Amino acid sequence: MEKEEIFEDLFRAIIDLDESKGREAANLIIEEKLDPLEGIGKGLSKGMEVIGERFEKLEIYLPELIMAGDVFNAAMEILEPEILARGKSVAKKGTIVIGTAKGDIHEIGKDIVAMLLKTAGFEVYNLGKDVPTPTFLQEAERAKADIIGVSALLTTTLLGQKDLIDLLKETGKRSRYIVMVGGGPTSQDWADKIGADGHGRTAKEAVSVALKLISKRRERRND
Ligand code: B12
Repeated sequence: MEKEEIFEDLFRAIIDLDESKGREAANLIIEEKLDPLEGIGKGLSKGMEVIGERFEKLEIYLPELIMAGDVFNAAMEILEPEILARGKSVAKKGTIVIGTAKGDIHEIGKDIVAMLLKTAGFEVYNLGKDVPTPTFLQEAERAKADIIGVSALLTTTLLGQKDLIDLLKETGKRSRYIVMVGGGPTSQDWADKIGADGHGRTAKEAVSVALKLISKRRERRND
């Protein structure tokens, strides 16, 4: 089977809400030694975009959204060990705590960011979803983190990202942590507006921004 056909099958599995097809295509990616990240980008994430558009147009409803998430997670269970194995021998780059903002239960994208950061050499503390603002700070203190990452997929939970920055300022800890934000309704403009240090549109971008911010901070400390 051609590589593009396998990615197309992953995409179809999401939009057809077909978990066994998703598992089958994910297994083929492993068997054929294809790049699992390419499979996520060209298959799974692309499928989720279409699902989101259909939901918005009221062509599908919440149960289908939930099923699409299940197909995504089933395929990821197969791809994740391979992704982590490929990134094994990387030197430690820093520590990050990451979670989804209070009131928001979307976590597929945040989990991909967490996984890619791991493969890039970060120690990652994944706080999960619906995380209260003070918990981000508590866990960052406990982990002696360099970066705090906040994901938000709902326009109503975006403010959780700003709340964290406000809390860091109030507690005199703003300069202690690098803050990164991401998720559908976020943008570089939004990050600038609330005073976040970095924004990532995709998990790949999240990793390159995190690496850049960490090395900038180290350079500054060595000045
Ligand atoms: C799957 C899904 C769900 C699943 C989530 C399952 C799960 N375990 O995560 C379920 C069914 C639970 C769900 C529920 C709801 N959903 Co929903 N959901 C989606 C959907 C279809 C896909 C999201 C997804 O997983 N995308 C795939 C991943 C890979 O992409 P991503 O999340 O964008 O993440 C990437 C980047 O954003 C970035 N990133 C993400 N986080 C971070 C963090 C940092 C720090 C950085 C740097 C980068 C970064 O990197 C990721 C990987 O590349 C979207 C549509 C869409 N287009 O986003 C709607 C969507 C987000 N949902 C929506 C809505 C309205 C809801 C509900 C309110 C529906 C309802 N009536 O109940 C509830 C909300 C419940 C709640 N309190 O949170 C709307 C939000 C509209 C808005 N702007 O406010 C969307 C946009 C659908 C739509 N078009 O209307 N949903």
